[in-house]
Amino acid sequence: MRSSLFLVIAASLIGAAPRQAAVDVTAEDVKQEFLHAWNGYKQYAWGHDELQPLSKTAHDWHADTLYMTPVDALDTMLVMGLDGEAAKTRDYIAEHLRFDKDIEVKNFEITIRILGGLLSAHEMTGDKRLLTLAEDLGNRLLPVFSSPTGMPYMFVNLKTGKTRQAVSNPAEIGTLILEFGTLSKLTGKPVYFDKAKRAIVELYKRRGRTGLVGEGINVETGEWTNKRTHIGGAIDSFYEYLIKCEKLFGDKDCGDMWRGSLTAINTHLADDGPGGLWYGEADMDSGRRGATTYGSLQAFFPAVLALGGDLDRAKRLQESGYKMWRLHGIEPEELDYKSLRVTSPGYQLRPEIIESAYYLSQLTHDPRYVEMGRAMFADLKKYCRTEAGYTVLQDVATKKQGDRMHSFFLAETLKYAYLLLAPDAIDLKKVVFNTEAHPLTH
Ligand code: DMJ
Repeated sequence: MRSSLFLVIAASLIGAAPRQAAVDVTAEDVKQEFLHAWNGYKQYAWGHDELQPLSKTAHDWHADTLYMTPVDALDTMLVMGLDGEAAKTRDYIAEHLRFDKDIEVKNFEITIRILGGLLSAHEMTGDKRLLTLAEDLGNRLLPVFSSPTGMPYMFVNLKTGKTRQAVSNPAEIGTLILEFGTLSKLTGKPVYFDKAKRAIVELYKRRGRTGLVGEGINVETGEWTNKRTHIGGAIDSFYEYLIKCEKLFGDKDCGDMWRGSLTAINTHLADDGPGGLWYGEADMDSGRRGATTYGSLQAFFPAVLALGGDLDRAKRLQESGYKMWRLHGIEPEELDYKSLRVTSPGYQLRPEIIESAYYLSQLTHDPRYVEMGRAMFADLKKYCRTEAGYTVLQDVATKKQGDRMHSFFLAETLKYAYLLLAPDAIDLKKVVFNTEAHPLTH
């Protein structure tokens, strides 16, 4: 066994993440790396959705581009004070982005990235053109809510309004209200907020006997198709939006649903032992425990716990997540937290653990989280940087690189890394970040 791995496993027995030697990374360093990634996108993928940094080619999600990377990255430029670059990007988006396209999009992804990005950049700059685009997009997405239950279909054609895919999940159903609600606030039209709120309420009404939601539900019949419950992908941001909906709109129903869910999560999913605090899986009705897996997506939960005031659990869970990161010097998509065996070996440039470090730093002022952020950023640079940008890893053990720079790397990962080191660039009391790290104003 390699000695670093031995140290991590030994530390896990006493529930602590091993300390790393202090690394010196500044906010300016993060900004320079943002520019490296952005310039790679501009050179090899300009006008397309995403850069494939190894092959130095472009990738579009659909038959036509929606400028995913520029829209997602725009408010990060504004936060970093890259004003000239932001102004050029904003003009380009305003002049070129159009939604009158015969393409079928995933409502959730387009809402959190494009609608969220347009709304936050509008709020930060006052540029009306971005709000006009957001309203057009919001109207084209609205048909998703036409199911018998009011919970949204997964896909919609932006031109025809035709919807598809009734079997959906809580994350895709319940991660819309910050963006649709902000659109209502800015346009004075309640329809967007009302539809997104009804979807959440209809979903919550169908929670299991544990008080938790499952992983798959049919939005036409309201029947569950998968009763596995956890805080990972397909469910995660449903919980995030309950608490943030109360913070952004003062909505008491959302707050009550959040508090009810949190009690159930801590009762049925928390796994608190000598190896630290983790959150695993269970059956949403019987509460019978299932897999003991945790991963890079679950790592958003310390942020949400901290936002809800539970700093004790937030800190302990973040230590577990950081232990997961240190196991191979960068975090895997998923591991079995009992054995520390990696069960899904990729790293998708995900932001969640750095996001949690940011919230904990803001809310505790403990230098531990800046130290953690610096070390994680240095690891990212070491393993994921390429000549043309940053890329995913296929395997965190071998560090073999894949060929994709997700737009959320510029929207979220680098934004949270920057804000951790430049904490005054945004006043957390005045904004709520959507799940793609687009700040929305109270
Ligand atoms: C992002 O698109 C969002 O953070 C979403 O909530 C989860 N997946 C990615 C980042 O991992």
